[in-house]
Amino acid sequence: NDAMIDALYKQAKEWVYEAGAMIKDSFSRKLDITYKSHQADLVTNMDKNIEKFFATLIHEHYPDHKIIGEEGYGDEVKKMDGTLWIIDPIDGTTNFVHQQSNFAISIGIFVDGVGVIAFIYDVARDELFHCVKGQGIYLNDQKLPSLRTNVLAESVVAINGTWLTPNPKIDHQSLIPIVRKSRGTRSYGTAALELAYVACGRIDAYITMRLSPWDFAAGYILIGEAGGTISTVSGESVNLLEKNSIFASKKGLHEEILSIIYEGAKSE
Ligand code: LIP
Repeated sequence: NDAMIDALYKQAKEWVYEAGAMIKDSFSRKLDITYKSHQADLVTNMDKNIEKFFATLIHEHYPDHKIIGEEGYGDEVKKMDGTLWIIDPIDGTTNFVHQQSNFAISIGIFVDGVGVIAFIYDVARDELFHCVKGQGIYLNDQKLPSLRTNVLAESVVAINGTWLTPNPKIDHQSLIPIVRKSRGTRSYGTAALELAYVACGRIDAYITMRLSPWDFAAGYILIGEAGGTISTVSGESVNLLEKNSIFASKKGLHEEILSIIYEGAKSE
């Protein structure tokens, strides 16, 4: 119910700011950096510390809630029932390591599969994008307007640097006309912030070939609340428990871009 969601939102927000302070504090200390699956897949002591911080608090305060986390402090989750937190303690770890900016804490909270609360916190810029389902989206204390549509020719599209990664469901050649027809492309290296930027209208669309649930969960909720559309790159609905390609944008633009992708795929 609403009072429960409100209380959960307030509590989670406090923890997000606390985690942000821990990350800011780490800027002056040496990071402990290791590789996960390969050289480009970095993890730091802070990714682990922050996820552990959330997991410990959540398990203590809400023993019946479940967690999916990037760094292994979560639970085995196979279904979306009950209250589920999907957490990326630091989305954009490579940026965190290289720039100490352009990374974010990303948390999406779902109740029985419905996204109810989202936080994407750009710690370095002190920008918290957040929402409670049905109440609109906020940047810090400022309520943001719902998204209006835009045409591709006047749109800035974020395309993830790994857009050439093979994906059996989509031919990357079909993305080339989107690059050509848009006003410009960007790649920020953090899915969470790219989705937050679509939700707040700083960019018009975001396309990426392969993300994990923790990369897109909070953004998925924010985009929906902002009145945008989020799907896979081939236009299917996003499975919140699986890796997906992700395409988020303003409403009319979503159809325009999808039709270009379909045209490209047909002419192959
Ligand atoms: C990263 C994303 C990045 C994407 C990578 C990765 P991490 O998240 O935000 O934009 O290209 O595949 O998932 O690993 O830094 O949390």
